Amino acid sequence: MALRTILHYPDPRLRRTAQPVAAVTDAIRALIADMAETMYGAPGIGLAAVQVDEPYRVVVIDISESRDQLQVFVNPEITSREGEQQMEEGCLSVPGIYEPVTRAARIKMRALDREGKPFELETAGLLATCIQHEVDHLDGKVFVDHLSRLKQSRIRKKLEKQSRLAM
Ligand code: GNR
Ligand code: NI
Repeated sequence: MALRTILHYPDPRLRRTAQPVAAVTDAIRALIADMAETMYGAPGIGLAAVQVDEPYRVVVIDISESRDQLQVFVNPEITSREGEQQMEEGCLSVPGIYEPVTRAARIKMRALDREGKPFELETAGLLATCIQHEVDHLDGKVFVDHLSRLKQSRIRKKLEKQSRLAM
């Protein structure tokens, strides 16, 4: 297993649309293991492969307090969205920024598990928000896209300055 570097907004690589996984191979399972290690180390509650510069439709999530309930979603598809909820979101690719985002309150989705077996899930609350946030990443979207243009430009300037200082 290996820790991967997380891309930071406004890196253009976060804008790529991720490709569907053709088959859940050992190479994909190795990527899943690296992503889990990277998410737990960060620490975060979710991570999309796009964030570690792997443009495949792979997501890991763990919203448990105990940090031992890893959920893996390969080729996730949201099949229905109902209601609205607002939650304070953060993103490992947008460090230090937390802003409320309105998303669907309840979703139905399907995906493949780490054995390549299809499953369906109906969920709400934090897990529903997190899945929508991660599927956005697979489509080249970042949570700041849901904010006002003014907030987006402030955040972009702040993170560009941070990355210049880090060089
Ligand atoms: O760690 C994370 N926390 C979080 C909080 C509210 C809504 C979504 C998230 S996901 C984020 C990790 C991340 O950047 N995933 O892409
Ligand atoms: Ni994110």
